[in-house]
Amino acid sequence: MPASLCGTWDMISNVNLEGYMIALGIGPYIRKIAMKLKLKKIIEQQGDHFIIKTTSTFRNYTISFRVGQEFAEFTKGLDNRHVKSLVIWEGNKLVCEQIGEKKNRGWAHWIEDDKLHLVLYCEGEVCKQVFKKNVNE
Ligand code: 1AG
Repeated sequence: MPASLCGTWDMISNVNLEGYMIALGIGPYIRKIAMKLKLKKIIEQQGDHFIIKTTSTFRNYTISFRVGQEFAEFTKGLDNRHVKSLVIWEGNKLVCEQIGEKKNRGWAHWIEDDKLHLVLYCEGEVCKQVFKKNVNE
């Protein structure tokens, strides 16, 4: 069993969000706002069912899915695209493929050194985010 992703996590680093957003076609005004945000992740798991919330002072984004079951995802408030998403375990990594207009798009979450790691990728751009556990929430 991989280490649990559950809990409330605060972003401590964010590398190449800009490149990822450009790949998604996000305009300069929203990019500038997004770059300043300190994101929070709230992850809940019951068996194969996950709810992952990303929150900020600007916008929030939530996905809910079962591991191994494709679902329709609408990236509301992000790039507002419809994708077909599938999340699976690859070793200790929770890996999502997002099939749609943008090629080679997805993300992966894992725990390393008690931190929550996330890579977000799209068309060759990779954003790397690290979160530390918030023990007060
Ligand atoms: C995410 O998905 C995406 C959440 O983590 C946001 C992360 C970076 C921004 C992504 C795309 C930029 C598009 C538009 C910018 C507008 C708002 C930016 C801030 C929004 C915060 C919610 C993976 C996740 C699993 O579902 O952890």
